[in-house]
Amino acid sequence: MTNNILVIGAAGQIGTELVLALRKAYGNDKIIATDLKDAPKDELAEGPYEQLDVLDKDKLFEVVKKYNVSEIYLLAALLSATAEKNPALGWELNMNGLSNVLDLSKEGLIKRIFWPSSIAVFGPNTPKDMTPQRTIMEPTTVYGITKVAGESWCEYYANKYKVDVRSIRYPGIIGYKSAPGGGTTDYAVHIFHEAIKNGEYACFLSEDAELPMMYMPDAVKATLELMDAPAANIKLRTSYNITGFSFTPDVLADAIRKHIPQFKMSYEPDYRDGIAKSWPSSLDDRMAREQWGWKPEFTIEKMVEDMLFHLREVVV
Ligand code: AKB
Repeated sequence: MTNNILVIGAAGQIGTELVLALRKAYGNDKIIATDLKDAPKDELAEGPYEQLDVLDKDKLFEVVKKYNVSEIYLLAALLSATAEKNPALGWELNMNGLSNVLDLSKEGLIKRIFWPSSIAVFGPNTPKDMTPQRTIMEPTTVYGITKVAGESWCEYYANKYKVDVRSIRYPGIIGYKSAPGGGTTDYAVHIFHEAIKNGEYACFLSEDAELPMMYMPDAVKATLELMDAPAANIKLRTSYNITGFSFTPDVLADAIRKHIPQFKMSYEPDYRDGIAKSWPSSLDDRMAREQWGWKPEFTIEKMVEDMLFHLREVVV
């Protein structure tokens, strides 16, 4: 029988799509969506929903008991750009939220945990091209610092308390169903909305800021495959590099122009450009491929075509 699964941060960009995919795979009743908001957004209303702040340890425990939860996906976090505006909250939410969830499994209540890390674990001293799984990290953002610390925290719990915690270093994720919230890679979603609505976009990164990216269906697939893999295959309890493709804003604009020839891109780089420039341009994700069979399906061309196809129906 499938475990009851709790998704924390279910109303966010990845959370929304993960809940839909998990409900499709295991049934609506098995997936308990939670977020800060009182009421579920439309897409999440088909199954159980609870208002939950992951920093409220008592309420977290209550929800876990109420629904007999044995698996948690923890998506609540302050992302790179937002956390730079409020570093103390970034630290508190990203670190204490993780600790609260890990402690539940240490106490034997939870059998398995998914926690996302990010390409933000890397910094300006990291080799930029085909960044290896294991290398110099030294991030310069508070978000990146919480992700490096979080990775080691997960590994510590796995070694010391035998917690089955699994993690992926997400690159920038591009999807059409829900808006991204406060990341440096968000431009790669905004650009599609603006291209369809106004035929132009002013990008907050510079034209040559190349970053690893991934289309949402691949991100969801990777997450579910990682969680489905036999525990013995998951030899890494920090977090796995995974990537779909890499591009600069300039290359993405060109790919969009194949479908919207009059599309105009201008550049107004702000503090997020500095963050982007401290991150890798491309990643070596061989370890994920070898250990649990990771393989992306989408190229940049397929992603652009699919994004425009879906967004043209909803963006006016
Ligand atoms: C961000 O830009 O902060 C996130 C990430 C790469 O983790 N999308």
